[in-house]
Amino acid sequence: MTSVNLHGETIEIPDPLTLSSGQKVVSVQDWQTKRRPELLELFRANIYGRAPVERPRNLKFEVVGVQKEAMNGAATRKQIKLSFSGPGGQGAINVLLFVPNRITGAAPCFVLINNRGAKHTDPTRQVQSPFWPAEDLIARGYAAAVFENADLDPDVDDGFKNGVHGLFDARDKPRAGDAWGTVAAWAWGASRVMDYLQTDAQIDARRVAIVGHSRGGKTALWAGAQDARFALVVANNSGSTGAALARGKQGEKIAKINSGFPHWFSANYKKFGDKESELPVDQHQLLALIAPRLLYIASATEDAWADPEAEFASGVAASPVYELFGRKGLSLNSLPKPETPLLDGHIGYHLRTGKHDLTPYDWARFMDFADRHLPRRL
Ligand code: GTR
Repeated sequence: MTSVNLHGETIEIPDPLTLSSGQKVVSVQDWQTKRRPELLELFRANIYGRAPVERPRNLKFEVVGVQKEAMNGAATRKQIKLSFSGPGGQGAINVLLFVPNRITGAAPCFVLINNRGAKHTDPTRQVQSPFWPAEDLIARGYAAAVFENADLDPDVDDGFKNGVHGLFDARDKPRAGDAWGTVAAWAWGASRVMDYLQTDAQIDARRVAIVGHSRGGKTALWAGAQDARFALVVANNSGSTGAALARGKQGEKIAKINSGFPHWFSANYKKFGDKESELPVDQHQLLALIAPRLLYIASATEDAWADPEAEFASGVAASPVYELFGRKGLSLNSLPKPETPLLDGHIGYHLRTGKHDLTPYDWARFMDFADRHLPRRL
């Protein structure tokens, strides 16, 4: 165990740098070959559940529309249909992508997991939602991609009949305690979008950020923890079972999230309601799985349900793993004041004044962080 300060108390949490056997992790090699696989397995088995497939062999990409003069000529709009099938039928993810026209060569890209519906992602740009300020991304030289989480799985407790669970899950057996939940299904979709981006010559696949807000933030973290192709992971207001530590957390706790959203996580996670201290992991270890890649955590002052202090403390507790790689994690150990972003370390952080939301202010800080740390590789 190790400890961290949270809400004025010292909280005992599992040590990211000690194997379950008790052996210490002393090298990057120990981390990569022993501890990282062990932690991934613990998160799969106890929290998010296990996806039955990775990239389906029949995954297909079809560019269904290209408009070269979108956003008054600033961007090229591409609409791509990713399709696949499993024993339960056909599925598809519709990706909307804007690429800056002024960039020569491949552009870095921010991918949003949209959990708030298509009204925020108007391809015509007649409606420009502050939740996805694609024009701002283009102006700063980033491609902007988005997909709807509902393409993977509707956000309802439907007994895992719909979405990719219905396509890929075995039907003849009872559902396992570690079968994938809805957040894992959305994260699986993020990796399929990455599969596509790697084939698009206009995108620099080595400079792709995955971004999510709230339930989408939990998803971005689980996608980024598993899939090392994401160079930057951004978790905005991700709260419980996202960036925030479970132990010592205020606001939404494990029992509450499982009763409110029984479909988000594995059945095994239900065992830990009001028993946070029995979890073999905590969320700082999820953050650590992203090391040494870039991570950005964002909180909002009026988001007590997510618990900004628990989100920040988790970043503090993940930092020793970044240090093992010779990188700085968070650049400060105590919660910064609002509108004082921490951009120096490989874990970025800001606290924004206001409500639970994803806003142009948040996006601007994510881009500041990427400008600083995501080097242009020619
Ligand atoms: C809340 C839920 C949070 C968060 C949020 C959201 O109701 O309790 O964990 O995910 O929804 O996605 O906006």
